[in-house]
Amino acid sequence: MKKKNLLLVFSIILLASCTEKRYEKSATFPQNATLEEKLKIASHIVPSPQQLAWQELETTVFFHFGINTFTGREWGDGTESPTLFNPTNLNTDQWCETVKNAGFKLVIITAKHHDGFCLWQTKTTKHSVAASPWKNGEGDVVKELQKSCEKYGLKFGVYLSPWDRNAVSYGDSPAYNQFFMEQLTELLTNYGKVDEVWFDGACGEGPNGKVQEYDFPAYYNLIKKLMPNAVVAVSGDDVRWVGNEAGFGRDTEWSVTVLQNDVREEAKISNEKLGISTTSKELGSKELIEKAEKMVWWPSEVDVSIRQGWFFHPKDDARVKTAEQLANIYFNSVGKNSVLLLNIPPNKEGLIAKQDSINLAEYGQFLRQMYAENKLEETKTWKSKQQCESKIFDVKKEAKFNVIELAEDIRYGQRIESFSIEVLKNNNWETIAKGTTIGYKRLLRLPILNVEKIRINIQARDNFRFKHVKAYLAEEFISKPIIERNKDGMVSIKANENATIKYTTDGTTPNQNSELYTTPFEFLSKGTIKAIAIYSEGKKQSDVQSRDFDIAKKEWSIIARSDEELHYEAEKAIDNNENTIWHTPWNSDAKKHPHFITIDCAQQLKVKGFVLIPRKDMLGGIPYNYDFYISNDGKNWKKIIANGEFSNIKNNPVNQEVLFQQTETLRYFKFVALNEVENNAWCSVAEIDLITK
Ligand code: FUL
Repeated sequence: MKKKNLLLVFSIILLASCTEKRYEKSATFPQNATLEEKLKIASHIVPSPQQLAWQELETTVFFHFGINTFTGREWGDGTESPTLFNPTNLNTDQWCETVKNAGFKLVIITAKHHDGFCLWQTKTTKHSVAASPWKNGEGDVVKELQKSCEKYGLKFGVYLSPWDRNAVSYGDSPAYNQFFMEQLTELLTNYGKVDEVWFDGACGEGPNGKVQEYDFPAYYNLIKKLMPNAVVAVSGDDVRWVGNEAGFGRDTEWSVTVLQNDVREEAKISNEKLGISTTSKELGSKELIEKAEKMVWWPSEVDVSIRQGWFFHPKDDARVKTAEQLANIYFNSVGKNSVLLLNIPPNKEGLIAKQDSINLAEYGQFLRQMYAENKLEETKTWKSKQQCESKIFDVKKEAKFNVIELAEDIRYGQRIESFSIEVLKNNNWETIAKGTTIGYKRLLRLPILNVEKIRINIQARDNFRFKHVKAYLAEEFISKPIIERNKDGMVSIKANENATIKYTTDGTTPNQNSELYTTPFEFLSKGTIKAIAIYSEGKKQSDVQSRDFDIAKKEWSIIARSDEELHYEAEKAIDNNENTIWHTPWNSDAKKHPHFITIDCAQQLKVKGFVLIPRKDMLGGIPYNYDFYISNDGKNWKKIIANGEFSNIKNNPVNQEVLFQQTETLRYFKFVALNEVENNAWCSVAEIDLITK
């Protein structure tokens, strides 16, 4: 071939590779497209620049703060007096410094939660900081936080709850939409640059019992106009809710999904047709693509709280997630192609509490240490021309590692369907990990490896590009022991095989000289058991594990029940085993609410409240509203809670602690479920406990 012709062919090839078709955010399939054609298109759907910038943040923070911080609730009902809001020592610099040091890049404030109380100086309602005693009604939490973000180099976002249990116009749809957009306008004009707007999916009744029809497309247009670079999350087109509030993403997590943001009618119809929702197991499989007409770039965000609930409650102080738990969450979110949105609720003083800060600092240190050195020799980026390819990477001399990071260059889309990793050991390739999607980042935790080479094998939907492949050595946490008690009051303590366990039963801190644990022991009273695990003949020691127990349920019995399904007897609600549940029949002609269980405690008790433990798998029967009765003879009953509400139990099925107005004496109690979170006719309870005095 002549030189000139050669040049021409060359430039055509170059041009072809540069002009590879890309569909920003979404693509509609041509009619009659084959699966192959659809997969090709799916491979070329790419994030918007805003979505890409957001994904690169990796870890972000939620600050749930507001009237609930002062009432101890998770969902306020909008009737709270604004005078309750009075942080004594609010310091948003302390919030920002804490999270900055732990590696977070953006923070989101609950400018208004479902109770309607506004944390900023708003003209739209009197239900705000302006009516509070804090700073004589002149304070502005949103402003203070935004200034601190600027100071600490953090991006800034706002959570504005569409559901408003205080606004009088709520349910009068056009009027409320107008009101809501005025609130949005204030937040997006008076508070500098806003990078994320978070719209909660929760939609309930307003003060007049009416449900609102939100005009999301109008909200989006307003955001586009006022803050074009912000991403809109959850009830928004840019960021998708992962489907749980427990801190884990999917093993197979496609950022390019057939699921669409269903605030629009056509998206709702499409999702229904495909039989999928935000909580479905998979959202980008071939089976789904085959049936789909459209696909979108809608990446996942994992939102989870460092505490039990979303707001700060002192009762949860002993259950702040540890650095080890936070690290697990990191691997299960960022390490599974999601952005982490970790909630760190400030306390009544207006500060991040000490334990939360300590755990965050330790978690931040863990990640810094891990990322400090890539244990693989640097290589050129891996750009494959095929769908199926393998590549060998050299490990640095003598280097050990226990984490592998795979990262696709998502500027070109997400294409990898499956991978496997092998290591070279005694001249043999041995498979050590397998998985499905990669996307922006996939982290694999492994036992410590000391090998010379690793080989990555890829199967993709099209040719594919890596951003990088790296390996790290993460420090190992010294796990705390696990303490459990069964219905008969027998306590067992478990730790890793080679650990020695020492414990106390009087609330004191255990040390190497404390009682040695060998076999389960009886502990029937209310009290605290603490334990440590000791390794390497006393050279290494875990942090203290602490468990508060109330009186054992050994003598308790169920004396009445509304109904029960075979294998899901009411007794399962008092067997001290959260893995077994009471469930009423769930067929179409099942007996309807109210459902109840009546319990005889076999002795008179002084009781401050109760704990309802819902099933943790988020499946059927979880109660929402309830009544609670007590009795001393099993005949005369006193209703001490009427129409109580387990706020947010549907998305976050954590233990629900309910305190009575005053301490009560009882021998019998009756829990009555009035409805279910999804309005099904059935009821389930994993466990019910009393809080005795
Ligand atoms: C949920 C809300 O109902 C919770 O209270 C919390 O704000 C969480 C982040 O979203 O839908």
